Amino acid sequence: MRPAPTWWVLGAGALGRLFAIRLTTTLSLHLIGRRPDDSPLRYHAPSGEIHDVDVARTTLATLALHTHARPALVVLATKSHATLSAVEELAAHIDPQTPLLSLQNGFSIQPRLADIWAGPVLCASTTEGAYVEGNAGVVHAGTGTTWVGDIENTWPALARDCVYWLNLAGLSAYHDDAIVQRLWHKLAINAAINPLVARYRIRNGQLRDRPFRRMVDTVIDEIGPLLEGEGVTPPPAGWHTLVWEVIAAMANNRASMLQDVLAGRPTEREAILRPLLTAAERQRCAAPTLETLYHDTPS
Ligand code: KPL
Repeated sequence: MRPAPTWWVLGAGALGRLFAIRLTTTLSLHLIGRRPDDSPLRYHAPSGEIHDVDVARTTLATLALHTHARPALVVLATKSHATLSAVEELAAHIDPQTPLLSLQNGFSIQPRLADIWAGPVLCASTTEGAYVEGNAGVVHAGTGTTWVGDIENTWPALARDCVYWLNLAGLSAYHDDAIVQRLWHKLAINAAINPLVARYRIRNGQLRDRPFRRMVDTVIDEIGPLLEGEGVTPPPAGWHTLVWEVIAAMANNRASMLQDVLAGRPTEREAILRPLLTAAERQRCAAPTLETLYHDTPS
């Protein structure tokens, strides 16, 4: 087995907690959040079992006081809109060449990170479904797949190494040398699910009921041609199957945007819907459903 590296996970939301709980079993892991908290993380497994897991936790504000080993990689699990400022704060504490792994939704932060960060920036597209429960809990509502690569495909060996550690930690992960396509596919999934479940305050699986089913299909009908107009290859089984398969697999999940709305936090409206509206403007296409979703979703 390879010697276990030190990784940091930045952001103690649902995905940050989930990745930290899994990774702490196989490598030296620190979870960096905003609020100080030393209690174990409570993991609600998809099977219904509950485990308390000790995870080393630190805050961004107190990082300077700690003498942790510097990380070999930092997983960015912050919200898309909070990522650049968090990385700026983090930069003072790590080697500027440290690889970053971006878990963010949408497709706007990833190219910006690649522009500003001196080291490698890997991007992940994950369909793991999780929501936070209380101050230290996370419900793993549906197991998914995580794809890892980088925009220019410059770091395949690093991406494969990262995939090795994710798999060892029990997350199903693969290297993808066309990660940009995969990020656009994930954006289609998020745009079809997140604004609707946030607006109607429902779990993903309820989208299969009337009248939501039709609404989802209408959104997908608008997104597919727009993305293809941007040069994105459609998923092998088509846009509708891509989205409906995730809805079925993550039926019990409270999507991230619903969690944000319920908690009164800013949403990822810009990261998820703005790239599609920009594509519509560029292609001079009407996108009335996406426009309505954008206006109905709090920022
Ligand atoms: O990515 C997600 C999210 O909640 O943001 C999905 C895949 C829609 C799972 O709920």
